[in-house]
Amino acid sequence: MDAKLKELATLIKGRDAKVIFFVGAGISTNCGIPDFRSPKTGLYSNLQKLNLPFPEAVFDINYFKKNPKAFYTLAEEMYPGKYLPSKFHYFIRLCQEKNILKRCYTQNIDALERVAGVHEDFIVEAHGSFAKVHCIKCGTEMDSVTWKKLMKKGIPRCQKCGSYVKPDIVFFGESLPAKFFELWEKDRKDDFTVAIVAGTSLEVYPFAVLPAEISSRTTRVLMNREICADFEDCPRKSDLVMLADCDHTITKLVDLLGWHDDLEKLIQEGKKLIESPGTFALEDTTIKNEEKKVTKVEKTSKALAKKVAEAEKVVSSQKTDNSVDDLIKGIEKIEIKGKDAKK
Ligand code: CNA
Repeated sequence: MDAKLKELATLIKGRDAKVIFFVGAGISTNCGIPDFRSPKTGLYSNLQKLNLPFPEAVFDINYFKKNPKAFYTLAEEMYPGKYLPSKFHYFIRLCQEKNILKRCYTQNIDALERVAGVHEDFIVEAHGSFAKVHCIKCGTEMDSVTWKKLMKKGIPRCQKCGSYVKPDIVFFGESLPAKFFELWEKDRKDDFTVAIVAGTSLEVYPFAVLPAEISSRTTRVLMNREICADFEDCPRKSDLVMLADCDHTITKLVDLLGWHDDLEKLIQEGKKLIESPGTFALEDTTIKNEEKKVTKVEKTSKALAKKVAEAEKVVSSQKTDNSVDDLIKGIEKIEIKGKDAKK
């Protein structure tokens, strides 16, 4: 593994390096969120209490239409705001700071890439997120503050037609967001220095085929506890397979890159920001498209510290309780302000 890590470090340190990520639930297990398929700890082996006919039913749209309780039991557990990003999430952010991040395709719905400060332009949430909630029948949107309030009293229903509502998480039987198809159409034709595939069993389609479709001029890297999919079935000579805990792998990699202190700084600053008071709702992070385009994220820790202070100001001028959602909006507001200032 050490030789492979050295090879990877050399690639990343090379001129004009471009890194793309394909990640799944395994990058969030160290945050305390169980993945699907890990034996014993995975959600699928702990769903008996929900009385499901089959484990995937919890995210199956047809099952949800008849019995939404199983999903809502999980939703309360997984709603963003309860968990802090892992080292791996911050490594993605560090790639952004180093200007080598080109895209991060994630299957996760925990929004921890955003919480770690990765900008929305780089993230493709292939399986959706909790950011918006819609009625499954009439399509009326419900704001997530109302949704969260209703969830405390039982299964939330559409205030217009009375049907069930659900967040825009992609269930089995639903199509992926347009952003996924639009950006993949572009990215699949591009050459990257490395494609890092991490924390995923690559069993859910169409996401599972992305590493197989990546250009042959891109070096593929697998950071996972087990070998999977194309890395096993159709390995490429240039593949770098690193079977271990992905946070351990990242720790070694940043040491080789000489980025240890940069990563620690991001983690500590992130923690401070997350622990600062204030709140906003997750839906507030979905701002107008033009506004979203913004954002060159500051490259130095000095700039980041300034940003933290500004975020605290934005947050404390807002609402009440303590949540990671606040943080996300705090950062985005600042970025918008920055853009406006440049006009
Ligand atoms: P999965 O099928 O559960 O696979 C997870 C993979 O990660 C397995 O191969 C594990 O061996 C591996 N793994 C677990 N922990 C680590 C670790 N610390 N280091 C390295 N490898 C590790 O999950 P996938 O993401 O492949 O499946 C896609 C589903 C999972 C998507 O639809 C998600 O929405 C869904 N999901 C998301 C979350 C989340 O948002 N955090 C949690 C659970 C499930």
